[in-house]
Amino acid sequence: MAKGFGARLKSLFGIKRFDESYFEELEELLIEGDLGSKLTMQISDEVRNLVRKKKDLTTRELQLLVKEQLRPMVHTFHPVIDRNALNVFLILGVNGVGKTTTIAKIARLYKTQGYSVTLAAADTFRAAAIDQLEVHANRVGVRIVKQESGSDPGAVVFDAITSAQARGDQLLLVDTAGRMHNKEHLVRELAKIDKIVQTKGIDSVHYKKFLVIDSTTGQNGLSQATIFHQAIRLDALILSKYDSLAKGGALIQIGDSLGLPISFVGVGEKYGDLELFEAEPFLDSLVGLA
Ligand SMILES: Nc1nc2c(ncn2[C@@H]2O[C@H](COP(=O)(O)OP(=O)(O)OP(=O)(O)O)[C@@H](O)[C@H]2O)c(=O)[nH]1
Ligand SMILES: [Mg+2]
Repeated sequence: MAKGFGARLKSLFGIKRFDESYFEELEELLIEGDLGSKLTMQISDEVRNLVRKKKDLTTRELQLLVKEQLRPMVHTFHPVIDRNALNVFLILGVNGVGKTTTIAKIARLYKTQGYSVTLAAADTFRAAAIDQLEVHANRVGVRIVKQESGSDPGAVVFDAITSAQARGDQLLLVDTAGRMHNKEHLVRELAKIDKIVQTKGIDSVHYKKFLVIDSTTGQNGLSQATIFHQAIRLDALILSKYDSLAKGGALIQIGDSLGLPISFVGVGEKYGDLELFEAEPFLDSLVGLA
């Protein structure tokens, strides 16, 4: 929603006719922006209060007001890699959100910074998934640990950690399946992978679980994220496809409801199209200030 929502908010704030229909329109816009009913009413009430006190509010003042309401809900996590140990990033998410592409981008980012990176092809559920990851590994120039399609993802992770530790690698990025026969199966498989990472002695400082969320996902993003969070205790979110018509509001809600910070933002299909998440520019673009 970034541009569309922000632009609409800005143009609504340009109208200085603070009657009932104005607030109805504001609430409708906030709901459409996936901010949820609670936050929508909170923002609408704040605007009402402000309008009562100050009749000649500028558009910018109104945008800043919405931004201030949203700021406490947005948190940032920039992962730090310990050069002297193996760090494991588990990349999770429903099918098609951009997990594999994001792994390639993260691999390139850290490889460029001089870290030795290995990929683990633990999406063994979908036949083409391993080949896809391998194509990326070759292009980016990092090692891949894989087994046959259909093999146990836990075994792939076990092997990958063993070999990465033996080689003295610093970062292992684990690609996982987004779809399984059913939800219970998915949850069980993820819990198994999680247990194997811990059994291999990777502590919570060196082990981070990221959920990739497609920025164009609306309200059902929250239920997706809740399932993964309950199954495996996530550490942070990664927003993919933020270059598309993004639904920033839903992401704010997901992060806030689950208490999860945001780490990276994917802004395109190329390997370089990954940014560290920053709250200020994100909020500015959301409310149309940038
Ligand atoms: N525009 C844009 N497209 C992206 C971005 N990230 C991923 N994609 C595209 O989204 C599609 C799916 O990406 P994948 O990385 O294969 O997604 P996945 O989650 O691994 O999918 P499965 O393995 O099927 O579960 C591909 O066409 C990617 O190029 C992004 O930040 N911006
Ligand atoms: Mg994939």
